[in-house]
Amino acid sequence: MRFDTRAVHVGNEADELTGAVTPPIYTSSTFAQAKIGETKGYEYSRSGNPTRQRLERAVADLEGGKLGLAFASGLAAETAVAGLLRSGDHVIICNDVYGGTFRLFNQVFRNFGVSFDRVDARSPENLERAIKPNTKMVWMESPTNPLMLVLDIKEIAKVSKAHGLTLTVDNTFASPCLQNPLKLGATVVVHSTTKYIGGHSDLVGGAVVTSSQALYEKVKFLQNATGSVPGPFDCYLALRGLRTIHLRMERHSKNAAAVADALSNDTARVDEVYYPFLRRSPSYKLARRQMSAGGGMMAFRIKGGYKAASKFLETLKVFTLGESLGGVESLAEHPARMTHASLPPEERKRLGITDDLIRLSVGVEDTTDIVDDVKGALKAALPRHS
Ligand code: P1T
Repeated sequence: MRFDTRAVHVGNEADELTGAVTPPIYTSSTFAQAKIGETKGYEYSRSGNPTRQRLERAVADLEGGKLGLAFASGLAAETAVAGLLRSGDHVIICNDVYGGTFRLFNQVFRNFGVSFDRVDARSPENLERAIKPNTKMVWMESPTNPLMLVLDIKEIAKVSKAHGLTLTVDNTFASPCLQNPLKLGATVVVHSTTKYIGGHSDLVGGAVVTSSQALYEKVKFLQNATGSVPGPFDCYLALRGLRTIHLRMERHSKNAAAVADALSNDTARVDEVYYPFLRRSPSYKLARRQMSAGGGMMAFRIKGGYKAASKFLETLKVFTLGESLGGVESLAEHPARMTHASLPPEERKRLGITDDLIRLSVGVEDTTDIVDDVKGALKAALPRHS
């Protein structure tokens, strides 16, 4: 079956007991045992829950992986994968990543003796050079948060494999609908299901997908041992969101492409636009190879720095000023002061997360309304530029 059919059906099979066509939400924390140790496959909801397992199956299938695990948040999923590391291990983090991911390595795992280096992996030689005898993992996003850099997953996977490193790809921005890193050679995929998988900004969740049984067992052990599981209601919502992901991603991509065009055409007010499927983007060819559409995320630099950026963000009407992304509604934010504020200022500067940078999560509203909103806010922010 193709992606769209699997999105609607996998994990959503009719309930065997009643025939209900939508998945039942099993709220039970515990499950009856006929005799000591004799169960129907479930004993306690931290270690396994039927609604959660449906979601785990669906996300794994849509990512083209064999095995999936659901978590209480994207960061809980990341924590479980990072939990595979031992004191003394080294991690390579490619380019920019979500501020919370950097914070997890910098302020949590570093305290447990896990070191890391950040590398510009747009050139694979940089990656090769950064590998140390104790390097165990490469961690990347593509497109990256917030600068929308597109990294060559296949190339990075090749280098990682040659050195026996686990390649973790955070696929949150592309979603399983537009890009499947496991098929490009990644060892493990992580998601914040809070975003495009849930799709409606009404849950916080995460997921891990892999085709390696050994890695799955280790992450599953950590999921149970640390207790970072999502509740059944949130699993249900994520499953329901997944059923329309193909429809949503199509509209997100169409709307975002239209906004990217409008921004690029306003050279008097906009310095740079970062969107993977923008023809003039240096990574356009790579993005076309790796992703089936451009997706809903983009960033741009507004002339006039912080003052113009804040005026732009306050003027928007269709877009809501807020963190997060991937919901049906359009969101806009200021990475330097919001999602990436946890990065040290010199790190932000080095990466280019400066006061003129604005990130947009383009929703599925009417294309013209969205484009008009952006154009209007640009004019309000910089009235004398034309
Ligand atoms: O928020 P949570 O579900 O824990 O997911 C963390 C996370 C992981 N990976 C990526 C690429 C992310 O973007 C996020 C969360 N990001 C935001 C809240 C944001 O606005 O960028």
